[in-house]
Amino acid sequence: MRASREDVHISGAEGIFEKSRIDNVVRAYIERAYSHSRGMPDRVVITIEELKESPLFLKSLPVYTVDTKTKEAAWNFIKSFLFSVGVSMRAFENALMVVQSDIVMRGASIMTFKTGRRCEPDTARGIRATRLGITPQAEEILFNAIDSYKLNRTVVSEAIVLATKVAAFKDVIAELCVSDDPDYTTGYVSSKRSGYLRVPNIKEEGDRKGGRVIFVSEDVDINGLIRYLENTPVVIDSIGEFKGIVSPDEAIPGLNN
Ligand code: PML
Repeated sequence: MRASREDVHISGAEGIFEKSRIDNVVRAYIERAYSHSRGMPDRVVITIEELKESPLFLKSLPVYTVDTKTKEAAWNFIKSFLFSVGVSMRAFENALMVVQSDIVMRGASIMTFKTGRRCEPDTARGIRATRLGITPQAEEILFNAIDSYKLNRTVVSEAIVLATKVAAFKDVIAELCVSDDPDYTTGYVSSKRSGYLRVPNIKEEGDRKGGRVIFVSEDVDINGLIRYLENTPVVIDSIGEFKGIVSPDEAIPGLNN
């Protein structure tokens, strides 16, 4: 589902579902499109496609919530985390420009982790990871874990599924996400090694800016990555650990553990 107003992105959602669920899913997507806090769309596009390929099955990344009580603490943590995986100052600053831009992209920016070069062919649109889903059994386990921390089922589960798909590609170093929803102030950083690190207070309430940056190796197979993100079906069929709150130092692999 893609919702926009005057060609400006408002919201989007995707999933992989059994045919018998399509009716309900489409209804839920329409409801979402018309009730998003970014505003009322004047165009909603729903596309339904049959999968031609069998999906790649993955276990979801382990989840931690980093104890960041202020925006300053959140960004200090993000900077330390990204530096710990080798992201350069230049790439970090270029990523900040993406997530703090007034123009919100529909998809993610893909950036080389050292030179900070943007690799997506269309820098206004970015690359949107699609063809991702979760089995009903795995979803139930994930929802129970999310409920036990009183979090938003839809937002958190979809973000974990997406981050798991992104992190599984060989040339991906890490991902940074700031929600573009003005009411949602928790973002995340993730990587295959660290897992999915939720970062509360990444922005102030009411801030409409946001975006995703996928940091990749300098010699990234960019066509392979775009093909994987846009076309390879990925389904989460088992759930990694869902941990509670950890200190910023505990969250960075190799720093204090
Ligand atoms: C989004 O708006 O879709 C991104 C949400 C990212 C953070 C989700 C979480 O709370 O873990």
